[in-house]
Amino acid sequence: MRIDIATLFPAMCEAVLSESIVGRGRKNGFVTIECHNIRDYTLDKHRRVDDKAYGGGTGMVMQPQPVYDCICAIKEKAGMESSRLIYLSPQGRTLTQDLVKELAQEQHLILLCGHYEGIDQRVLDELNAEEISVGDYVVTGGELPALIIADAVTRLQSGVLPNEDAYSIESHYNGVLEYPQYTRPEVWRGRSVPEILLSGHHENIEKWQKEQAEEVTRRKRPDMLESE
Ligand code: 4H6
Repeated sequence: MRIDIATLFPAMCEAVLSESIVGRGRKNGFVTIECHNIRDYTLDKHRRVDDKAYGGGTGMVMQPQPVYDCICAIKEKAGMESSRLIYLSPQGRTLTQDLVKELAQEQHLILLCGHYEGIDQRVLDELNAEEISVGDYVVTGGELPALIIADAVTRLQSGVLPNEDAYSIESHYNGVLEYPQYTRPEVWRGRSVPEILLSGHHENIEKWQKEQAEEVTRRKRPDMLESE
């Protein structure tokens, strides 16, 4: 899969996407991710990409031309038959793991990050951008939301997770939260690892983990059980 990010802060995105599991997934060629600076496409002699909002009000709006030219350049470079253009916005459809799974099936995602008060509506209409929100709160730019999508979608690509079956284990307990995890030491500050995990009895351990997952879900997120 290929993901392109159109942003005014490519270094911020690149820094996050070079670390950890996503960074390794890119290095190993399981996903291609490129960050593009919208400012590189401005025709303004002062490299400006924003201007005052028509109708007044405080704050600036990103101009359509640099955004349009950036997205067109991405599409040409990527050379994909179909691309899904996503505009990260507080007004979008809320991201869920079901939507993440759907996006993970696409061959090409373009994530468009707005700043200031957002992007001129005309370029969003012209490019038929799909609006997605990562939750009901506001941040200063679309970058952090875009990075959430890039991360969530990348870890579902085959080869990216260290244990390939983590995905299938996850879907095995679909619709419930994870059971608690423990590692060494066996006793820490007087707290012991649950006896059963040391027993080596895999069947009982799996049964216990399943019960714990259900218990945790009942206690923390009862709404997840009701909607089944
Ligand atoms: C587009 C339009 C996404 C992008 C407006 C983006 C939260 C989410 C932004 C804005 C975002 C989300 C700029 C409006 C700052 C508020 C960038 N915030 N905003 N929930 N902010 O996915 O002012």
